[in-house]
Parts: sequence; C-alpha cells; structure tokens
Amino acid sequence: MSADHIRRIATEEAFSIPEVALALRGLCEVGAGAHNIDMMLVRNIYGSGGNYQSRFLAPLLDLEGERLRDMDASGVDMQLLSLTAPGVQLFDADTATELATLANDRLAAVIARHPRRFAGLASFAPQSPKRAVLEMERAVHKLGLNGFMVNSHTNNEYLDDPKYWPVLEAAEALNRCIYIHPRGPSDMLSGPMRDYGMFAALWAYGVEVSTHAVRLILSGVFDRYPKLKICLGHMGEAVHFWSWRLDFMSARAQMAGAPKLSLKPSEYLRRNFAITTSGQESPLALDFSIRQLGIDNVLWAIDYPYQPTAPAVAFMDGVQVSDAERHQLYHGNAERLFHIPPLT
Ligand code: 1WB
Ligand code: MN
Repeated sequence: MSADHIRRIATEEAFSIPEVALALRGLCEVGAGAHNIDMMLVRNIYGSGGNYQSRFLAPLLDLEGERLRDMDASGVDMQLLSLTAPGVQLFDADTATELATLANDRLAAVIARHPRRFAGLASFAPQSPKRAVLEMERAVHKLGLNGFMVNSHTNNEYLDDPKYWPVLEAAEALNRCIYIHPRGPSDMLSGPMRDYGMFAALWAYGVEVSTHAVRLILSGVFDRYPKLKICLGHMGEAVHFWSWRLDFMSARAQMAGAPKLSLKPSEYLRRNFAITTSGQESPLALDFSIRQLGIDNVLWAIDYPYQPTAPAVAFMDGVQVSDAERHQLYHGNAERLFHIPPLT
C-alpha cells in the first residue's frame, strides 16, 4: 500500500455462521410467522428454493476467502464484523443465548487469526436480559470484542423497556457502544411495509430503527445512562434530520405529560449517538450529518455483502472534507468508539 494510504475500517459488515443459518432455515421449515416481515427475508436468504437475496448466503458465511480478497481489491484494511440481521432475535431465549455465545466465540477466533483485518461486535439475546448481560461481560473481558450489535426490537419490544435496562447499564459500564441494526419492523409498523419491495432495506428498516432511536431518546434512558453510546447505520436512519422538530415537539410533549428530559433530543443525538454511512452514499447527506452531529460522530461503513465495496470506497475517497476529517471518518472515530488499536 502506498505511503499516503488512509487506513479504512468498515464498521457495519455482516457475517453468519452455519449453525445460525441452519436454525433460521429451521424456522422456515416449521412455517414460523408466515406473515412476519423477518420471515420473508429469512425465507429469501436461508430458505430452500433460491431467491434474489439467496446470493448473500455464501458471502455471509465466508470470512477468510472471498471477503479478504474483496477487501484487498479496494484497499479496505479492516471490517468490524457483526452477526447479520435478524441475529438471534427470532429464537426462543435458550436457543438465542446459545447461538449468540457460539457466534461470539467464532467471531473472536477469526479475529485472533486476522487481528489486523477484523474486529467484531458481540451478539447477545435480549430475550433473557440476565444472560445477555453475562454474555456482554464475557464478550468484552474474555473475548476482547469491540462493542455490541442488536437487531432492533425483540418480540415487538424496544430497549427503552425497563426489562432491558440491565443491558443498557452493562454497555455503559463496559464502555462499549450498542449498534442498533435494522430487522423487519415490529408488528404494528409492518402492515404498510409488505408491498412494493418496501419490507427491508428500501424503507421498512429505516422506519424500524429510527422509531427505536426516538423511543430511547424520549424515554429518558440517556439521563439514566448518560455515557451510553448508541450507533446507527444508514446515515443515522435520518433521525438527526428531524433534530429541530424533535426538539420543538418534545418540549410540547413534556408539557403534556411525557417524561421530563434534562437535554433536548438534538443534544442527546450529539452526546449519545454515532452514525455510519452504511448503504447511504450521498455526499449531501454526509455533509449535513457532519454539521448536525459533529465530525467525531460519523463513521464509514460498507454494509458488506449487501452493498458493493468499491463504490463505498469511491464515495468516501471523493467527499469534500479535509484530510484530517477523512482520517476521522475512515478510521479515527472507529478506533476510539470501538476500541480498535491505532496503527503504530
Ligand atoms: C438486506 C440488507 C438484507 C441487510 C438483509 O437481510 C440485511 C438487503 C438480513 O439489502 O436486502 C443489511 O444489513 O443492510
Ligand atoms: Mn447491514
């Protein structure tokens, strides 16, 4: 690599393991949740029969072959890996806890073999908050993983629910960020999303996660856990675009009885959130995001294998920012937020 190469750390990069893929295929075979949006995706990717999305299965399961060649071809130094959506969140608590543990072990093993090429976000099973906390502690202290990944709602519940506060408390205490990745929206949000291909990345994913983020903000959990950091992909799922309106309307909502907040929503967005550019390669949206959230809170991502690598690199190489800012976007912020050792 040339002397002026900027380290590139991609921060929302998906993988799976055969055991999780088989368990998801098992859900298809028993006909689970036939009308559930996640099951539409699961059938597309893991079901037998083949579909336009089934081409993702092989690259998800591959870690050390084509994935590394793809990274090399575009000068991507490191992928921050995470178990792909819906992770373990469709399973019963025991299965989910077991599969999260297995996926985290596998992740740690591949990072140990390629410490300069991979870092990883640990999975946990919110279905059992108590065991989730134990796994989060193990993932950081024993496995050295870099943060956490959760695929939005769990059985239609969001992390502002007090039953999940131990998970938020653990992330804050461990000083590791929780990345909230999309999955099919919860039941009440799903109805209008079934048509026109809207059910996943096209539209439904963003509605699901932006709703999750706004619930967290308005519930007041960031007054309870002021150091908690949440990461959102897809250019922040557009939540920060709503800053002014969130501030204005939440003041009204508080006067009408909503929980009292010590900060404005826009202030929590700057203090408690970071966003990545996964699958959202608009220079205009990036420029707005940097100005609204601060350069420290914006990180580069590809969304491999769902998005092609080369255009994601071309996007970040081409945006009009200073050299120092490009370094932050490409690697400095990821190193700080995800505890990835800087190159010496
Ligand atoms: C797609 C994208 C499908 C993602 C996924 O299924 C995930 C898609 C789990 O583009 O069809 C993703 O992570 O962005
Ligand atoms: Mn993704």
